[in-house]
Amino acid sequence: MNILFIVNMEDLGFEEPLGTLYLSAMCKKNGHKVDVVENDARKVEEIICAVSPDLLAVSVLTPSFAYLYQTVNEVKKKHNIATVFGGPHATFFPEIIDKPGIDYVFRGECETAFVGFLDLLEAGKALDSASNLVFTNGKGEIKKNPLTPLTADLDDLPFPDRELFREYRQFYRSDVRSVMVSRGCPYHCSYCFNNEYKKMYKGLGKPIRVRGVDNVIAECVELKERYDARMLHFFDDIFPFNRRWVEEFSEKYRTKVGLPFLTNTSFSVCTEHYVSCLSKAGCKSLLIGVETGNEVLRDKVLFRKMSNKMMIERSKIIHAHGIKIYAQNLIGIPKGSLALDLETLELNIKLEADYAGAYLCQPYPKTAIERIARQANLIDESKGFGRSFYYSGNLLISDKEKIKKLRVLFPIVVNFPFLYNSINALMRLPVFFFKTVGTLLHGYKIKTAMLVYPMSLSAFVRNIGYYLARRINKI
Ligand code: B12
Repeated sequence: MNILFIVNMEDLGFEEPLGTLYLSAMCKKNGHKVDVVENDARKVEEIICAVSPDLLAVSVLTPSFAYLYQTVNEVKKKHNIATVFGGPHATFFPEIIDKPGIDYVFRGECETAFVGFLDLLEAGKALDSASNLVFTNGKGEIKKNPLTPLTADLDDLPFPDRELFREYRQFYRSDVRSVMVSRGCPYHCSYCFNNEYKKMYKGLGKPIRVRGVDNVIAECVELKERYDARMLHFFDDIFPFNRRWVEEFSEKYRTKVGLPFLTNTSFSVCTEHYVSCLSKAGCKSLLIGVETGNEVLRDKVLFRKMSNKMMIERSKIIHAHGIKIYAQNLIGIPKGSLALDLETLELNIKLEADYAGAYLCQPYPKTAIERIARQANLIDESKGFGRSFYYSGNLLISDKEKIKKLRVLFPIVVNFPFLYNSINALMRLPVFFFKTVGTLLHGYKIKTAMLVYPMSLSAFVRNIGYYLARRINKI
């Protein structure tokens, strides 16, 4: 079959959408043709005329659903092409099948399920055996087919199809490439989709799976040699922390790949052994969720069990190994307050975070934090939710305007802690005052605390451009 993926590139910067690339690789391996286009009705029209797809495929997150659906619905009115939606939003809201213009919805991990469906569709067979599929059958009934078990051995999957974006310099010529080493997360943070995901897949395989080191190394070598990658971003929820796995990875990555990398992790796993293995391998920066400085709020609302003391100790270990800390924080949390958000700021100063981003909490539907906010009557039903890290569209919190200002000031004050004593005065100034400083600081820190590799001036300008042009990064 001939599949056309529509991707919301304006949200992605230089970070390739790996879900789409994994599906593309599986489709091609099974003899299907795949094209891609950005989320722009005119461009979609043009490519439909050029490649005549049988199927329009879309990967949706909750905040991007509305924008992608709008395009698909518009296109669908003119062209009789079947449409299929998958990704986290489709997984948790399969009821989108009711919307005009959406023919098929997929839940969960779909490499095998999607190609099974394509084969049935191509052969004109009934879709009752298509796993993970939600669809309306010939009698007008909505059918929710069972899920296929999670892929037990991730090494069985082909590498993501990096060729899909050959025409898109934004991804294809990027010095920094994304890789997923594992799937799943051991924690239960209230704002994350993992809890619901784990419930959905109960009894259908291990939720946490880690690729074999050799398989990961082979993908990294390909990115270095074939795609000229200069730095890698391991985009796992938590970079694997099994002792033997990390040791083997550290040794093989250093000798066979040798590229600097950054990754996502948690203070909970940052022992001396783990951090030293990462450092020896070439880790330059860790993206770590600090989220809040208040231990009660952290435990009771965010469901994160760790102490400030432990975080401060671990940050010392990380810095001692020459790794930068790119801290991520949530402010404007349900049941929180401006005073508690200032505690978060203080904690980031104590951690000596090299960069500390603060994002307004936006509880997504079907997460535990959304239930907490709803029970406390903190959701404004008349409003939708924000698209980006920087807006919380429908959350009712006190001092919201001040907290919005604090978000802009936050990284500046963490970098220049002497400003902390004047924070209340600073929050009274108009926000445009800090926006330029904040943007410049962010650009500088992306270069020095995140993408820490020998970057050419042109790549620097390009990376900053992509990063800041990303709609979800607009401040
Ligand atoms: C990398 C990443 C990003 C990257 C790239 C995002 C992207 N679109 O690929 C960046 C940094 C840009 C990003 C931004 C955001 N992200 Co993000 N991100 C991730 C992360 C860590 C990994 C995604 C990934 O590559 N997974 C691996 C691939 C293999 O899995 P996958 O994408 O889910 O795809 C599989 C299935 O979903 C399915 N599938 C996917 N698409 C399709 C399409 C079809 C047609 C079919 C049949 C199947 C299918 O099959 C795929 C293969 O098995 C996930 C967490 C996670 N573990 O998944 C969060 C996650 C996806 N992000 C999330 C969020 C909330 C955001 C932001 C809103 C954050 C913010 N507040 O601004 C923004 C929104 C961006 C946007 N509007 O698109 C949430 C989404 C929750 C939700 N209900 O939608 C997640 C799940 C994290 C979480 N804590 O809950 N993110």
